Parts: sequence; C-alpha cells; structure tokens
Amino acid sequence: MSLHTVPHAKRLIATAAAVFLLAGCGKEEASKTAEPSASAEAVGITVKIGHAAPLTGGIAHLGKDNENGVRLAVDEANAKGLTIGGQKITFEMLSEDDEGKENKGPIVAQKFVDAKVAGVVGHLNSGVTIPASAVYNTAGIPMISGSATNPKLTEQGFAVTFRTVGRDDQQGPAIASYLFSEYKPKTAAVIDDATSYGEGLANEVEKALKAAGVTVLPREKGNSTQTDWKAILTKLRGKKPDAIFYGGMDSGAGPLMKQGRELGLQAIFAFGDGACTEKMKELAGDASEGLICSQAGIPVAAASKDFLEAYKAKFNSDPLIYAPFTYDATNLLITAMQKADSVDPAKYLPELARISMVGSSGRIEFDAKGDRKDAEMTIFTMKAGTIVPLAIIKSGQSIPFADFTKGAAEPAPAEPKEESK
Ligand code: ABU
Repeated sequence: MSLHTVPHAKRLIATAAAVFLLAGCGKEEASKTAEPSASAEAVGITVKIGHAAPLTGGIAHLGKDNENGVRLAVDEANAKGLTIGGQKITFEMLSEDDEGKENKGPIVAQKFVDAKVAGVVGHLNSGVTIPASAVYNTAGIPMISGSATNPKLTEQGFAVTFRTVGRDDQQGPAIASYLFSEYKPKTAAVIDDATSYGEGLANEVEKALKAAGVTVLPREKGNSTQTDWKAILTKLRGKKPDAIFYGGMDSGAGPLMKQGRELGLQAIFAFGDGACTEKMKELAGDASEGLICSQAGIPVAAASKDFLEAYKAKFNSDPLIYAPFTYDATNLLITAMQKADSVDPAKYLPELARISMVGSSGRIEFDAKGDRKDAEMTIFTMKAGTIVPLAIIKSGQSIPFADFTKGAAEPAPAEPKEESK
C-alpha cells in the first residue's frame, strides 16, 4: 500500500511506534506531558498550544494573520471557562517565529515539545512545516497547519498531521484551468521561488497547462527572498509568453509583477495562494490590476460573520487570508480535547481524526491522511485595487462567488460546533 492510501489507523500505529521509541531513549513520553497534576485540580491547569510562522521578514504580515487567528480562538475559549477532565482549563498560546526557514522548523518544533505543548497550529510555510512535522510525529503531538498546501505534508503517514486548507495538487489544476479557459494562452512562462510550496505548485500548474496543450517555456527559478526579477523578466520578454505563473509568496510576486509591467510584458500574471493577498496592490501598485490568483479555501470574505466581527473588534483590522483557517485549527484542537475529555494528545488525537465541526471556514472533516475533505478552491482577480473572488470550485463544480454566498456553502454558525459523525 502506498502512503497515498495509508488509512488513519496505520498512521496512528506509525506515530505510536515513534512515541514508544522516544520513551525508550529516556525522554518523557509526550502524551503524558499535558496531564493535569493532582495539586493543580483545585486551581485548574494551563494547556499550551504552540503556534509557529514567520513573524519577521518579508511575509511577517501573513505570519501575524495566522497568529491572530490562534490568539482569537484561545481568548474565546478562555472566556468560556472550559472544564476538561474535571479541571478548569486555561489555554496559553506559545508563539514562535520560525522565520519561514526550513532549518528552523525542527528547532521550533523541538522547543514546543520541550515546553510540553498539547498541540500545534502551524507552521505557515510548507517547506518549514514538513520537516517540523517529523518532530511532532515522534513526540505524538497533533499539529494542524492553516496554510501549508504542499501535498507531501500529509503524504508521510504521520497520524498527527492535519491541515484546514486544501492541497496544491488541487489548487494547481484549479488556477491552470481558469487561466486556460479564460485567456487561452498559447505560450506560458512558469517561475518559482525554489521552496517546497512555490516549486511544488509551479509543477502542478505546468503539468495542467501542458495537458491543455499550452507550450510551457523552460522553468525560471528565483528564491524566497528575491525582489529583483529583472534578469529573468528581460529574458522572458524576448519570448513573449501569453501568461506568466509564479509559484511563491506575495513578497516576491509583487515586485515580479511590477517589474514585469515596467519592462513591457503584456502577459496575464497568475499566482497561487501565497501571492493571492491584498498586499499585492501595495507591492505591485497599479501593475497588480488584472492579476488572477487562487486560494486553497474559501475567501476570507465568506468566513462566518461572527469570526469576521470578532477579528475586527480584537485586532482593529480585517483578516488577510489564513486567519479563519488557523482560528478553526485551534478550535479543532480544543473541541477534540473536549470530546475526549482529556488534554492528553494520545487521548484526543483519535477524536481529532474523526471530528466533524462547522468552523468559521465551513464544515471541517479530515480524510485518512489528515487532509481537509472536499476543500474549496477559490479563483480571484485584482479589480480596482481589491482582490475580488470570482468563483469557488467545490466537489469539482465551479460556483460563481455570488451564488456561493447565496447558499451553496453550508452556513457557518455563531460558534464552532462539534458534531458526531
Ligand atoms: N500555501 C502557501 C503558503 C504556505 C505554504 O504552503 O508554503
């Protein structure tokens, strides 16, 4: 059986073996770390939830948005005064800056393990989340990313690994299909930032464009901190591509598109979720007009009214892109703990795997790999300086955004609701 078909029971066995080996090495078994002590019963206990994302650097705005989602959920849970396992629970968010660097993923993950977190929301970047997930798997700590879309994350057979957004092997075909059907490019250039996310998504888009009969130029590569794209764009100008797809984050995509227009490139520019943000207007200026992009979930504007209002009231700003998904990820961890009546990761993990909850981003259930079942893909364009959703693809059907908001989506309730399957 390939990893593609590893059921959750087998993922659990793999994780249990990893935790057993850890215990054999003389380290404390992670699943015992969050158990309340007898002396704590009278006053309650604090349960730590880790959050990790780049909180400094070019995409700190996205990391902060992710962190805000977790903070809002934690504060709301604390305001309710939850009792789990007979203990009054206070949740505490431990937030770490992983700088979006692959080598920082396992370091931050180990820090969370040492701090005895009960669960983790993160990381933001696929290239950081994937190596970090091995540490969480060994420790038996559940982790849910609200933004990492590279398929490999949930193809490793780890029982602890989940995500509340879709995958790039769904997102790539979605944006490529829209690009092809609306613009009929004959030749396309594909550029990526050499990260797990950017390169992986670019590969998916290239595959789909080629399958549609589009000629794809040889791949151009940059890096995740690159802001000067003139050499690549000058080279492409001579080849006159009808479309340019960039796999990477908005911090690179904004300058890329701005410089492309300055150099006279007429191509339609297309991006994935990492560059499908309002920040593109700030980074590319008027050149951003007309771009198309995809997100691997519902648009922020379609998140529940209660979430949007609570976020605005707390942070005096609107969520950017992933906050509904990290908010829901946090509530999924908390709801699974409530259902198991335990904050012990080994006890609440099975509840998390079979959860069915309506959160701010709609109904969430996980498949056997830990991927969100039936995740939506949304296509956007930049119109008059705003990222506007055009269509939502769900269950293989493209639904105009206006129709989706009229009831095609399951309405999200005021509070996260957990239901038995
Ligand atoms: N999904 C785009 C940004 C995060 C990542 O997957 O690297």
